[in-house]
Amino acid sequence: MASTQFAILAVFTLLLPSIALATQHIVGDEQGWTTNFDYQAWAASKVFRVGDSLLFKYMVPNHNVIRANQTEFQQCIKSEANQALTSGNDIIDLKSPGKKWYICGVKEHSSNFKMKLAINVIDAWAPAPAPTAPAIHAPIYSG
Ligand SMILES: *[C@@H]1O[C@H](CO)[C@@H](O)[C@H](O)[C@H]1NC(C)=O
Ligand SMILES: [Cu+2]
Repeated sequence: MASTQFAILAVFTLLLPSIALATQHIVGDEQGWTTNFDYQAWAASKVFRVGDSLLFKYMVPNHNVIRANQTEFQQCIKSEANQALTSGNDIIDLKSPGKKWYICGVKEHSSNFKMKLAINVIDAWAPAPAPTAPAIHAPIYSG
């Protein structure tokens, strides 16, 4: 029956964009994972959701990826160095909401060459956070 088919089609059309939205974020875009790139600015321009993934691309063995906590991130402590990701095409699935921290464990790349990334992962269906630019407070007139 045509109306049933239409209803099914309509439901799929509504659902499809949400299903397709899981994003693989190439860290640093064309620059990849490298020294002297502003990953803070890069992360600020993105929205990271549960279900998305990060792809760290770099030349082996020039860099690696270490998952860090906040202290390790701030102080560039390589405490998980034995678990460093080293493939040059490292994919990290973002499975839970919250802050995530990553540093490069090679030499002083994290402390001296800005190879550190902090992101905030939000729920898959959460509305995108408001941009960080200051809000414009327009006057409201009545009458
Ligand atoms: C970070 O991990 C280290 C162990 O590597 C631990 O001693 C420290 O308490 C942790 N810091 C936070 C903020 O979780
Ligand atoms: Cu590095």
